[in-house]
Amino acid sequence: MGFPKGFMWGGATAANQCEGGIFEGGRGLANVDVCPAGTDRSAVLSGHKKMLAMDEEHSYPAVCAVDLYHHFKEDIRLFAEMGFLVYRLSISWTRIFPNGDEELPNEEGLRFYKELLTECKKYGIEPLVTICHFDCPIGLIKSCGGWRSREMISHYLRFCKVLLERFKDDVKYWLTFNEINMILHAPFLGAGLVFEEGEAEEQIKYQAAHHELVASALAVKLAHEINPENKVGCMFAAGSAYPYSCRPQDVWEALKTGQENYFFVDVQARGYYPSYMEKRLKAQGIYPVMEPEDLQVLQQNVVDFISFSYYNSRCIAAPDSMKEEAEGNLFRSVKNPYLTYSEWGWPIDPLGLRITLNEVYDRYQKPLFVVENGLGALDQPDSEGRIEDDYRIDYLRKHILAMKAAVEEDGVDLMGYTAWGCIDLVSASSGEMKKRYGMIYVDKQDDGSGTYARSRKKSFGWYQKVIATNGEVLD
Ligand code: BGP
Repeated sequence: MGFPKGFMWGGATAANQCEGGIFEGGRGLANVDVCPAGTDRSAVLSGHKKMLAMDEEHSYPAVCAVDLYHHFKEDIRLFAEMGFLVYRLSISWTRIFPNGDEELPNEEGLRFYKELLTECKKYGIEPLVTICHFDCPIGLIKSCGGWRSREMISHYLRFCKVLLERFKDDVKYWLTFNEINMILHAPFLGAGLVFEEGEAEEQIKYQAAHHELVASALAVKLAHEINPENKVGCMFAAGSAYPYSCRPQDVWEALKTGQENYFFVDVQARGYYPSYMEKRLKAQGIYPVMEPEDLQVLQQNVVDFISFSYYNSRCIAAPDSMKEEAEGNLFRSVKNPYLTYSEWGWPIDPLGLRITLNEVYDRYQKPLFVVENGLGALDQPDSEGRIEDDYRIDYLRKHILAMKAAVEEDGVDLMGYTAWGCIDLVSASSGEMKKRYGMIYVDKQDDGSGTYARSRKKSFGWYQKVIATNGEVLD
């Protein structure tokens, strides 16, 4: 019993949060590069402060990030030492298509990923590739407004085609978009959307979401055509929405919040717009404009598996009983009095992972993959430079136990687990370096200082044991 044989243990990163080297190898500029650190970050992420280039006043953590661009051999060697069976990485769109609309790809960018994938192969690490982890080329934001335009579908598919063909022998597991539902909460980050004063934001967001959903379905089609062995997943930011109380109004609000999230997966995994969303969008007059073939495309190209990030559950109250707000993965929710909170105010709820796994599996009956989970925390090296991150071990252990229970006792079909930010990287929401998730420490600080040296935290050895025993030894 326990985790099935072949369960895929590993770690996850995103190009824009770890690579750096954004002006190298012929790479172009993307939305993810121009999200500054500091107080303006959230307005930029939400599309309310237009920033399509870098300025002198701000600092941009993606420029160097943790320099995986130059350290990938060392990093993959460390992943292998930990025993990774899978490494989830993303491909920077603008390394391949610097402006987004070129006919031909940038060979230097392809070479970089080929080398990286070869390195994975050398150690028998299976790559799980996120085609788009929040990237949107600035060139396309300028020319067509990002995903608000249908034109994005063809640019995205050209990008997919190149990856699927060139890496046909290297990659079998693909994710079309990272946290596709993030478009509703951080639309510049999720879809390159910038809003002008007075624009109908909800309408634009759902129109852009529709374009991404069609693009995702067409990518599934392409992936299956190019290699019938390919397994393609969707990816959403999960975390069940709990009602704040048993007051029916709270329960209703929680249900609606859950639907808003599941809408994306409903389309990607079931193949059609769920009735609750169709009705809601039509009633608000914001049902997306569609081409006649869209519904068929969605229906015929559902994903093979469902992946998600899980950091926390959410607690939802009716607007007339609004309670104290809590933080958490760019979603708003109220404070759950039964939970403890991370240093960044994110709730810690391991049982919530079991609840989410059950909820998602009940709903879709497709294999699941937890592709992000972890604790963002401050790590203080001791006098000998060691990091005793027992708090991280404790977080991961409890979540792995919850996963184990979901598999063993509830019968959830789970393919694998990739811990988020297995190597320290830049935080997506805050742009900070000091919010660390890794089992590998990177000497890089928020003021830009640091040697980029890598070192093993206590959690490194712990996770190594977890993987070696297929999740049996967790102490
Ligand atoms: C998810 C993203 C990741 C990652 C993670 C942790 O939303 O897919 O890119 O960053 O959250 O969040 P943060 O970095 O904000 O702590």
